[in-house]
Amino acid sequence: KTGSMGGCPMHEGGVRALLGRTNKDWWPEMLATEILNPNGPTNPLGDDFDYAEAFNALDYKALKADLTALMTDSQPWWPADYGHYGPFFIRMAWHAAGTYRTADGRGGANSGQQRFAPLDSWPDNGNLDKARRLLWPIKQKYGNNISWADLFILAGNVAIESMGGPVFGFGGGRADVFEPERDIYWGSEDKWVNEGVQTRIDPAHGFEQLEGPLAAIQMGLIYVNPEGPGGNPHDDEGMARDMKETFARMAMNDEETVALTAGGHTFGKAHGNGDASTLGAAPAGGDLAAQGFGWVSNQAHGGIGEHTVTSGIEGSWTNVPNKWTENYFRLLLDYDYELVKSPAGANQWQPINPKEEDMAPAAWDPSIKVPTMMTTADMQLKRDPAYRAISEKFRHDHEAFKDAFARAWFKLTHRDMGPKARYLGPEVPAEDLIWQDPIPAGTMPSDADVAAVKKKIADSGLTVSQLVKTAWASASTYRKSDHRGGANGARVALAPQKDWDVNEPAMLAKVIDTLNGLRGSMSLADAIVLGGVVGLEVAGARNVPFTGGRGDATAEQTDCDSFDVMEPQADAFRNYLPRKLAVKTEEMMLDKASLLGLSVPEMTVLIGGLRVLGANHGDRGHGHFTKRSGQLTNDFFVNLLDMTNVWNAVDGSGDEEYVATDRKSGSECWRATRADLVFGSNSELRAVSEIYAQNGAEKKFHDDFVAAWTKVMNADRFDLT
Ligand code: HEB
Repeated sequence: KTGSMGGCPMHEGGVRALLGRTNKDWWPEMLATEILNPNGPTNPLGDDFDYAEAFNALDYKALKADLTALMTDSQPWWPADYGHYGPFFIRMAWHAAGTYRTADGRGGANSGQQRFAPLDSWPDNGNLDKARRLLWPIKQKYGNNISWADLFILAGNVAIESMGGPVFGFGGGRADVFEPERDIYWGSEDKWVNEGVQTRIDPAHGFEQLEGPLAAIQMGLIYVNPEGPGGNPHDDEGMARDMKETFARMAMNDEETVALTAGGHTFGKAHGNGDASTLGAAPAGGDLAAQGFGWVSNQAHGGIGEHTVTSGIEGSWTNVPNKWTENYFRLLLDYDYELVKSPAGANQWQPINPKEEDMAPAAWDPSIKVPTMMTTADMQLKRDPAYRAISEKFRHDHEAFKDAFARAWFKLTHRDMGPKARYLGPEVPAEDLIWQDPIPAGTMPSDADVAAVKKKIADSGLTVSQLVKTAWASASTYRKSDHRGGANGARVALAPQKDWDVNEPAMLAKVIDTLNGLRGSMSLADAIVLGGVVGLEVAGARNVPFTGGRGDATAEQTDCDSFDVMEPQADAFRNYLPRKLAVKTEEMMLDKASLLGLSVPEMTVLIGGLRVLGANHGDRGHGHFTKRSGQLTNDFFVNLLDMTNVWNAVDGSGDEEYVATDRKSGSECWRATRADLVFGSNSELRAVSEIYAQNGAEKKFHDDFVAAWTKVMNADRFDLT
């Protein structure tokens, strides 16, 4: 199964840490600005800054006109190839968006991460620091009205348009963050792609598939190695395999992959006309005087223009690299190619005996003619049978190619923005797209309806545990990384979610049937959340807020494959762990809490409360530290911290199961999992648990639990703001 955490062979070192290799490991000297931000990233614009409001006040037309003018305004410090920066900005936008991966929804363009390490210094992002710096005068002019994150993607769109290419639309709304995201796993290797041959799919070394949730084949790449797996240009099968696997993890099928790659490489060139060994450090390791520029050449000519070295591959794919044309497929399919070396020593493919008119202008002097080229990756669009069929189709049906490219580009650049309700601006396409997980608008139920349905739920015979678990199953699919999932749409009642083991399908079906029978005109999505409210109230909670107005999605509006990857492999909130994973159970808990957007106290209070409500998967008794089952009490924390118990791992449980016995009598008192005991063993989680276990903490526990619960229930209500 692709995309699942832990469903992979373990790399050397056994259990891996959630964060793998971090910026501090790569650049030990990096300034530790985070000591000033102990509570997470701070935003210099202030907590009240509303990006949507700022964007809506933007002079969008003027911005686009300025971007169009920038495309051909060549600067001496980084001259434009062919007098047009368009291709460069397309690569920048593609690399900003292309880090997205379906397994955890992280990566992607939506927070402007390309400005920060490690991404700003990934070998594959070579020289994109110059592209961002070219944009600075425009960013400076429009200020807070356009985020860097939006600007990267809009610049890519304007680039395509200004070279005559097709675009499908643009949605703004990507708010910037101001420090590297701390929650993303980029891999555990300690070498970059160009420093060794570790590749993440390597049948010879037993790695049959990428380690979840990664989507790139080596450390520091957006996707694949253009020269071939591990740099080997003769491994066609491996190259096509790597492309299919990595693009699938970016949510792209074969047709989208062919359209994107061919459309992208219709424009621009690769840079390898020089000696890569003369290049300086990447931005994060550069000296102060370089002011954030990386890969600075120490050659007299500065390594710019004609002498630029980026990937090391040299040349353009087509004979007209600054215009949208039909030439990519024509040249790829009509010529035979031979393996050659670029001046920088990279492997690349060159057409044999090209016609004069199929030669390209030199990027720095149109009077000079140079051969075009293809990378080993491009060659698979011809050599892999499945890709080839698509290439042939697109070659003969240019309109189909244009449409496929425009749609795939739109998806690439918007996939991580979540529901369409989050898109801003005048160029948002009217058409609904299946990958946006469309949800029909709901209607706000009247107070009388809410009261009537509540009463019926309370009288239905459904238990606190069933109601709480079902509401949790529905809402907790939300992930802040790409804003997918959540209770809106009631997709928990549709395939594939209704059949997920974590959701206890038989129990879930019973609850859904019962709610369907009593909800009247209220949406099922609302009834599920309202069921949770009733469950909490029966358990003794007071003043649990409820905001209705959710809609119900249909099976036709639900792409099962794209939801399959969201199936939890573990859910500490329901004490669910069907099999031991390569990552520690408590790290999976943190990962889930992070995707839900929870703080440490919110995670802690939710888990403690859910345990005593009986929300465990399959009603297992672990962590159910209470004699008052089904009541919302702080018993979990009181009993966890009680020194009359002593804990021991259960033999044969792989340290996943523990038993508490009374120190004096030796009799068994409780059972627990790692996701329970970590709240007593980890000093920071223990400190928070103590707050909830204190004498007189009942009210704080109650209020904090209800607030955290409500936050999860409403996490996806973009329709409300
Ligand atoms: Fe690309 C460029 C590879 C996909 C767009 N690319 C490039 C280069 C390389 C590559 C190597 C060169 C760099 C330098 O500068 O040196 N790609 C690649 C691969 C892949 C890709 C391997 C996968 C298969 N692309 C892609 C896509 C897109 C693109 C998807 C979009 C859509 N690219 C691009 C562009 C360019 C490039 C536009 C050019 C840039 C300039 O000109 O600067």
